[in-house]
Amino acid sequence: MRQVRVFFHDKCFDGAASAAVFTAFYRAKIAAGAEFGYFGLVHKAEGLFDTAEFTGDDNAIVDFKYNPDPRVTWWFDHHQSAFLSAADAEHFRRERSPQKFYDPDFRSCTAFLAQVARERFGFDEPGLRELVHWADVVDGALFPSAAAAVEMREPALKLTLAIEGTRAPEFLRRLIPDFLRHSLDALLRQDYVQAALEPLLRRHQQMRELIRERSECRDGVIVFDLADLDYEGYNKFLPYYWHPEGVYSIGVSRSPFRVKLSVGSNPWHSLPRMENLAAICERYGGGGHARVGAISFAPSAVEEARAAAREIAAELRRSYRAAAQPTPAG
Ligand SMILES: [Mn+2]
Repeated sequence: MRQVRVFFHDKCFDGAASAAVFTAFYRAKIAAGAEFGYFGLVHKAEGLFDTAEFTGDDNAIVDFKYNPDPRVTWWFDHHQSAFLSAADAEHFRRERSPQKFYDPDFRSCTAFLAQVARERFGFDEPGLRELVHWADVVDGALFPSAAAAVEMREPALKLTLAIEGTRAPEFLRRLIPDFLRHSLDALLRQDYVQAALEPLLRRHQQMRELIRERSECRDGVIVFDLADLDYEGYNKFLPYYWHPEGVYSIGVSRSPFRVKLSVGSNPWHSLPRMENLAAICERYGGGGHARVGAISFAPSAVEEARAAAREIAAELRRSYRAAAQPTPAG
């Protein structure tokens, strides 16, 4: 029996959905009776791949970085930073493999893979369209509102919470093939999915109430402090759910390993001129993107993080007031 090993972006809806769509495509177009094994990959400083795992008759990497190992026979990715080195990028360009594909313009790897499978291999499975659609929504963060992102009424959003939050390694090995058997709604009703979801939903509700109690919004800037709790990790849209008028949010939280200062901006409410949050965080030794950044402090440096939070809040409030100021007439 032909063995296929699929290496996918772990703890990610798009990664799991890509693995499922690849499986359906491979069975339809390459080998119907193939047997599949699924292996999650995570981003870390080094040792991304254990190449000793590339033992399948085919080894596919989906929604994750390129690996030039000759045993890797299929690759699909859409990440901006898809190559670990210039040499890897050069290897990809020179090899011109008809089974390796890259396009950073796609919002999700799942949609990219589905399009390549359709256009190059004639694979079209209408039953997969729901999965492809939601991979695009989740990976592209295309939620219509903070309420949609926080209340998670859509089955795909609850599945995302389970995929990102569960610690059981066998969960995704079971879920990926099940994507091909059930609608997302029916999948959500499976016992093992409910069991994984239940503690995560409970915690989500706790965080939702906690941030309601502890956040305040003034001059377009939402501030909250969870540093007295061991509670890093919460839905990043919660501040805008409680304060839709807020443009920026600043939160201090703590885990056993660090104190984190998160500086974000509201995807549904912008000013004509937004501050670059990565640039602000870099001044304090942090970083990120223009619209969301973070700064890490040592676990003991709570007061230092709080002081930085106050300074950044004052700076963003000044910026908000200046932007909200009506232009003087004449
Ligand atoms: Mn992705």
